[in-house]
Amino acid sequence: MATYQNIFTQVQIRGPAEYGPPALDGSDPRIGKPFYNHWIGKLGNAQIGPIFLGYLGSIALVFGTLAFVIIGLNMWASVNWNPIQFVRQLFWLALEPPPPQYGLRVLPPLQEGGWWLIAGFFLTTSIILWWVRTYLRARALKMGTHVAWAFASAIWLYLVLGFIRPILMGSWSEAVPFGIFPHLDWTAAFSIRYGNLFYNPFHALSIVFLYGSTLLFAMHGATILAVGRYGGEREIEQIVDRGTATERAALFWRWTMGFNATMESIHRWAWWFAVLTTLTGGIGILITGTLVDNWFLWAQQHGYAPAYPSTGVIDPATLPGAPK
Ligand code: 07D
Ligand code: 07D
Repeated sequence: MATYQNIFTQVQIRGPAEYGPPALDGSDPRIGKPFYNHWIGKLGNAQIGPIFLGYLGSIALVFGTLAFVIIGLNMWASVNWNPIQFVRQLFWLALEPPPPQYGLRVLPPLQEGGWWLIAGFFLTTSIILWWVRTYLRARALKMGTHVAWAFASAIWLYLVLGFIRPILMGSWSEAVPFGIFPHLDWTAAFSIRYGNLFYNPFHALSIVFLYGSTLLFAMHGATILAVGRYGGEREIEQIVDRGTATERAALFWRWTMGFNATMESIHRWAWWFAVLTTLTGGIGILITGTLVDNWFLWAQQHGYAPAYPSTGVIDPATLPGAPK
């Protein structure tokens, strides 16, 4: 008989390793003998491995490591190879994109953004190969490709920030630097340069979906844990064979807010909110500096922000002779 398990009665299984179904495209080079770890079992499944890396995964790891090492070595060089300063200042060190005079030059001098381009190329190759891997592994298991498409939405924002928008603006200098705080400084400077990103409606939409994602995640996680004692964590089974857990969960939300998502639709809500965060965000960044130069002035012109007494700042787009 299936035993009921949750965090209160957790039993860690130590039987023959679970291998799951074979990959249906014939590719099945799983690496490593599975083993168990008690502490990992407190967080999720105690079984580690086997893993599948394949060609794509291995090449992606190589490119990702190359990018990481190039970024790290440049940061280290920037403190004259002093190991102590490297560790002390790590969070503030940067590998910057080329300065504006190089425009979209394919290979500016290495010390002036050349390394940034090379690292960016390796990182992007790595991320795209990893995306293909998520797609192909899902197909090999005859799954849907939802994970791959959600990941693609994040990659869209990443590409807009570091590749597509800089190309449209005609300069790599528009792109984001590598570095922990430097990329935050870039984010703040970007908002100020373009007249306050809060007045970009796509930034607002992105925030709606980001906040919405946390809310949905909290509601869903909490609901399932709350009906765990009735087997609610077997969510998918309960879609087709609705048990008392689903009934209670649904009734709870109908009682508290008059409406309930279904066991299936809640996952679509979550998927769409997450995907739309970076999808709308990417649109917002793409049109900044390309279509709109100052979001606050844009907002005033479109009744999205109240018109204040003149600040003396004139939007060049409103001057006679400005391109329409
Ligand atoms: C929890 C999953 C695990 C992933 C982690 C990130 C690296 C980078 C690189 C040393 C939720 C691994 C980090 C591999 C190491 C070097 C060179 C995901 C989880 C733990 N940001 N950002 C962070 C990236 C942008 C912004 C943290 C990446 C935009 C703000 C981390 C990208 C803008 C804040 C990080 C990227 C922006 C952060 C934690 C790419 C606008 C924070 C991330 C590829 C969107 C927060 C010090 C996290 C922080 C933070 C990584 C892009 C804004 C270093 C890889 C340009 C305002 N960002 N970010 O937990 O503490 O994500 O910064 O586009 O406050 Mg960022
Ligand atoms: C970055 C997608 C790319 C990531 C990928 C992952 C690796 C790691 C390693 C596994 C995050 C690659 C992973 C390489 C592998 C390991 C270990 C997703 C990314 C492919 N903002 N803002 C957003 C808020 C302000 C600004 C989004 C809030 C200010 C800019 C989000 C506030 C200014 C940009 C958001 C606020 C400003 C954003 C990001 C409040 C700064 C963007 C969504 C309350 C002073 C980005 C349209 C996301 C965007 C963005 C939230 C304020 C600037 C909703 C809540 C006004 C420049 N902001 N922001 O998921 O899309 O990012 O804007 O003040 O570019 Mg903002």
